[in-house]
Amino acid sequence: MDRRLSIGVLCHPTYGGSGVVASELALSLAERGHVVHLFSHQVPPRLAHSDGAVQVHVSQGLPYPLFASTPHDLAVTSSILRVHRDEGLDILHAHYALPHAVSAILARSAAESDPGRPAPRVVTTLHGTDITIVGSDPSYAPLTQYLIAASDAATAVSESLARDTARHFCPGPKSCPIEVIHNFVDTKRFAPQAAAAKKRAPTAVHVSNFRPVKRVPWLIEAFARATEGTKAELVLVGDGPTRQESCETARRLGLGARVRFLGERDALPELLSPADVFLLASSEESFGLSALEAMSCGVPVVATAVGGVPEVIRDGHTGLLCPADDPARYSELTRELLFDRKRAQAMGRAARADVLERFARDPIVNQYEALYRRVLARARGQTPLRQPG
Ligand code: GMT
Repeated sequence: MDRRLSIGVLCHPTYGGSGVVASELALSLAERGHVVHLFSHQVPPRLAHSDGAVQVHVSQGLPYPLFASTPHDLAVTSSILRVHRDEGLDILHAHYALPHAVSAILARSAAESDPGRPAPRVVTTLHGTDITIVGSDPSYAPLTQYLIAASDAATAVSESLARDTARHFCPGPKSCPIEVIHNFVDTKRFAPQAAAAKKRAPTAVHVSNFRPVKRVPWLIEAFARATEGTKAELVLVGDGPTRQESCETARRLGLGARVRFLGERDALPELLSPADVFLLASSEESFGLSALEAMSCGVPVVATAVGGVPEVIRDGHTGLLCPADDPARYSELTRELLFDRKRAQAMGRAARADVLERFARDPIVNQYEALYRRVLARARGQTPLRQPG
């Protein structure tokens, strides 16, 4: 039998996708009997109601007038070293390259100076803007390139993101050793709700962190065009930098009570299930976890065909895709699906089936576990790490 591992997971404690994936992975690994420590500067929302199986280490650092901002990533590194010294860590899994791969690689390097224990190995999972926006900005690009190369293994959440990473950071004929491991969803929790009879007014839902890339004001305008003169409703879940602008857009378009802003919520399956359609209108999206969660609840998606979205949504089968620069087409597709309940329900069933087949939790957690074991075997000189093909 494979020995149980001691795994440190590092993530942003946000409602956003990378924090969700890291938290769900931590919970699944703990359920399998591994010892799991999660390092962050707050308790991630997906762990707030979990039992104690995942030990959470909240490290905020010491605020000091000399620092421009409190370096919580250094406090996270210290916290990792403390746990490693006390009980040993096999793997550090950094979610979102910055700053977590920095903390993990620094901790690995510090641990290497202790001959008493083998240092933990580092796996870095790239989630999206850590490559496409933040990591490729000149202020961080050389560091991000180093972090990918210095990790014992790096993964990306979609083929599209792996290609973007290679383009930004692995120029020339040498291939980038990045393994694609798609995101997953807990299909038991995110399931069609028996009690969720479809509401009378056609309802669209959107869940995001309201960052500019999500284009929520654009989405509201498209919804307004698609539903003019109807009673159709739009439910917006989440919060972030464009929320105010989004509220103003809805007001300017006179949408009144047809648009509801719910803020950040934990009861996502209950909010997703009654909807007829999930809307995603991002200008870039490495994967689209919120769309996957909607599909798992049996809700089809109308989305812009950017980044990894076409890997998640099968156009015409589990949702409808359109170019990101075609707002008229986006409205047309929204109208088609929102007002054809039979078609939306058939697509919703296909979406649920496709999620069960391709994005269920256990087979994808198996891929991470197998990667950890390959990385450890290579570190002990037992077998070479198989390069992804
Ligand atoms: O990149 C971000 O905006 C943040 C990041 C997050 O932490 O929420 O989102 C990315 O990671 C998610 C989980 O892997 C993906 O589902 C999202 O598509 C991706 N966001 C973007 O690429 C814009």
